[in-house]
Amino acid sequence: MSREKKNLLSDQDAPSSVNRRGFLSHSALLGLAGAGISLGLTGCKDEAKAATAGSASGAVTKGSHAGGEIMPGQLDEYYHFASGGHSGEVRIIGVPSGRTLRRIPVFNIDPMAGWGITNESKAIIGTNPDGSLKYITGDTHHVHGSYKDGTYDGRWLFVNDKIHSRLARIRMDTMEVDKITQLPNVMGFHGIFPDKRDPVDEKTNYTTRVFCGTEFHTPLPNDGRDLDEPSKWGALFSCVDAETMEVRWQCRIDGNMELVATSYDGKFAAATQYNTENAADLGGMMSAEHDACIFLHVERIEKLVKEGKFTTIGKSKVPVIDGRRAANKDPKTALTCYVPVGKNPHGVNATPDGKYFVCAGKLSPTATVIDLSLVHKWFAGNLPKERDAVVAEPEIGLGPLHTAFDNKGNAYTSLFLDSQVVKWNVEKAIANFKGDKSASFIVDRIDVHYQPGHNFSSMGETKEADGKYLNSGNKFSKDRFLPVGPLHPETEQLFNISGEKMALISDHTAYAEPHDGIIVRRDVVKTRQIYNLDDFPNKVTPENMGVERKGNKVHVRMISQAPMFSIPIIKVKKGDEVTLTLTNHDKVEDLTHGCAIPNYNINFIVNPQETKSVTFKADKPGAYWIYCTHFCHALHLEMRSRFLVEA
Ligand SMILES: [Cu+2]
Repeated sequence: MSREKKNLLSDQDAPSSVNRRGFLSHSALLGLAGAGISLGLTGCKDEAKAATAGSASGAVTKGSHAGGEIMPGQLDEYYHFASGGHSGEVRIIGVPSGRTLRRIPVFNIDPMAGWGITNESKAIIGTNPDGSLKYITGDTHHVHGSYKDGTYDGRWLFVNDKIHSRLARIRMDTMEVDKITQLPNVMGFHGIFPDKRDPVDEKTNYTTRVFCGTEFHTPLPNDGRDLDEPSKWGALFSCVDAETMEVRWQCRIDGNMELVATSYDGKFAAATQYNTENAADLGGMMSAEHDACIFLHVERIEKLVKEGKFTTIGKSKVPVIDGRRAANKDPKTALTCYVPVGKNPHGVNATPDGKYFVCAGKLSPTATVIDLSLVHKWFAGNLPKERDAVVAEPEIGLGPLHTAFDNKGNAYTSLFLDSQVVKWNVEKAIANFKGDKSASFIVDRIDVHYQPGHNFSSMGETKEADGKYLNSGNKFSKDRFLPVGPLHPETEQLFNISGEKMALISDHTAYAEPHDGIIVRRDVVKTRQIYNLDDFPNKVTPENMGVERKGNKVHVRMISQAPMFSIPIIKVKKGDEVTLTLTNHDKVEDLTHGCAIPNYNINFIVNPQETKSVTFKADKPGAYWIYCTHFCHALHLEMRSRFLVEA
């Protein structure tokens, strides 16, 4: 912090913190008895009253290094790619500064970029026969990068849409969505994870598939049948081809899936499961003492698909394989292995050494460590029970949700009810589970503000985990920022985890609402600064520029070059269907133009050498100024053309 800034802060502005444990020590027990989440929220209200009583634990700690200060002109060390929850977007945040670098519209409409407005983006999102968008809402939860050799290759990001069961792919060179696929016959598509090696071809050491878990049971197909018979409903696990984005296959399973993880050897996709009871009400979903982490044997599933031994559901042609328990009793031929874990688990995460999956308990105060070599052993018929693959089940705190890792064998689990991150050592937890009660596995705990969901560490989902930073995505902020009305900002809190003790570096606001993210070293990301005219088959050149009429269809081909649009007057007739294609001929980095048409709901940008188009009905006679919305030049305000609609 600069000296000037420091002087502006009075004592009142000093960070404060609240010790949640006093309150939660009694409520959490009740929470475990059945209604954990709602009690956690009650805790927030009580705490708001007590929020003026500060203690030091929430104060920003100036670590010896990685203190989170990035001075003007300096660049961040990492990119944080964050899913934006029910905003439907993905965000790019600098680490450690917390600066928002970009918002990537995905399933939402964004008038800044013109996403959901241009013909090109509408075609990616999906349209009805009349050209309108099929959906205008989205709910992104998990964003993950494509892999090569067990670490990010900087090629793609994948993100889910829970509300309409879609998977989007983002090109990391332009940070724009290039494909969206809707999964058939599923609802509540939640967890995703790309594979890290090909499950079948050993030589392919990069991402070829994306695995997708489903939360909700539905009738299969969901066409009005079985409405009053939820016992007949089912959930499917889906595999999407990373290159074509087509759904390769689906596997029907028991239970509801939460998060998804993949093994570094490429052999397994896994999903934590709640409601292995297959119940349709809250009590029923929490009745069993154990739920499961389901492992899918991808190679065996794909062999059946290849041999044509599958069914299909409804109108979908996607092969469906039966992965339910009843059909998979013999481990040697089983497609799925249901490893029992603590009640209603939430996250599942792979340790960077490739040995273990760690499931977080949510309604159980434990994490469950599963040894992948033992899962292999079970599938080979050499392990008596699925549960024998569990090598540790440490008690770590209340409401465990997600686990991140450093490069020293430590795990960092978010505790929703305790409002903490707990740091624990995986090998020590395993030793303790084996009987060495002197092995003390808890290393550190730190309060977060407040109620964390996901946490993730720098490069922590890769074999290059470096143990520098941990981000906690928190659901509540209350007293952390200036009040801005009933809707509070959420918080992303950044911790320096390079030492034995975790140290809070900074709080960043987040627009609702922070979900999962990844923190990627900056050298992995290689972006383009300018497009190539030839990237766009519909590019406008001086040769094809102009207005072309075919019946009542008018095609306007226009060029933008600061400070002018190439056609000063465009005249059409009421009732014409107008397509406006705009190519930005400026080649200078950062010289983006906008194109807005008042009263016609047209608003989009064209980056240097980029082409976009819009199609609309000229149904309102009058004169309309097409103007540039994106500041481009000293004569930016003068950059406009007359769009005239004759009555
Ligand atoms: Cu301009």
